[in-house]
Amino acid sequence: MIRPILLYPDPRLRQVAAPVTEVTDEIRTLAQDMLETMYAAPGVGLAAPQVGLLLRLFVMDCVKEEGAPPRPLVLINPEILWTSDETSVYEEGCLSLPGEYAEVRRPARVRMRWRDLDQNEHEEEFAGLWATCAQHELDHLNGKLFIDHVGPIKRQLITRRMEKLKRERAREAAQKGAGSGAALSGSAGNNASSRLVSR
Ligand code: K1U
Ligand code: ZN
Repeated sequence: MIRPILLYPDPRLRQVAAPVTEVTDEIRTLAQDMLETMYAAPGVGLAAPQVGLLLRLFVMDCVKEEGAPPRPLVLINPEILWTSDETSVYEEGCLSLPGEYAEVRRPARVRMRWRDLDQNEHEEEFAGLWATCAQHELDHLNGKLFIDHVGPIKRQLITRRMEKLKRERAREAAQKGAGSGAALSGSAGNNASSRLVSR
C-alpha cells in the first residue's frame, strides 16, 4: 500500500524518532509499504517519520544502473559507526520537500550498523549515493532535514516556497472534497448534474 508522505513544514518531521523495540507484523507491513511508496514516488530512500511514524527505521535502494537488480534495504535502529574525513557534495532532494534541491556536503563514506526484519545485525560501509542517502535518512530519524545543512537565506526561501505549496495543496484538496460532496449528494438523483458527475 502506498502511504501519503508528509510535507515540510510538519512538526512530525522535526521530532526525534524512537527505537523499534520489537519487529511485529505492523513493522513488516510498514517496511513493505515504505518500499512501495519509495519506488512509486520515485525516490531512493524513505524514513518512517516521513509517513508519520516516529520510529527509527528507513528504507533505501540506490541502485541506479539500467537493468541492474534492485537492492531494497530495510534498516532498523541504524547507527553510524564511522565516517570518512573525505567529504563529497551531492545535490539532494527530499520527498517531503518536492521540487526543492540543494547542494549538501557530507562524509563521502560511512560505516553503519542496523538490524533487518529478521533481527539479523548488519554492518556495511556505504559510498557514493548510498552514503549520502543513508546520512539523509538517518537525519530524518533525528528530526533533521537537508535544508538544515544549507545557509539561512536558502533555507528560508525553501521554507516559504513549501508553506505556499502546502497552502495550495490544502486548497486543492478542499475544492476536490467540495466537488465530491456535490457528486455524492447528486448521485441518488437522476438530474443533469448527477449524469454530468458520472461521466
Ligand atoms: O528521504 C527522502 O526524502 C528520499 C530522498 C533521498 C535522497 C535523495 C538524494 C540524495 C539523498 C537522499 C529521495 O529519494 S529524493 C528523489 C531522488 O533523489 C531520486 C529519485 C529517483 C531516482 C534517483 C533519485
Ligand atoms: Zn528526505
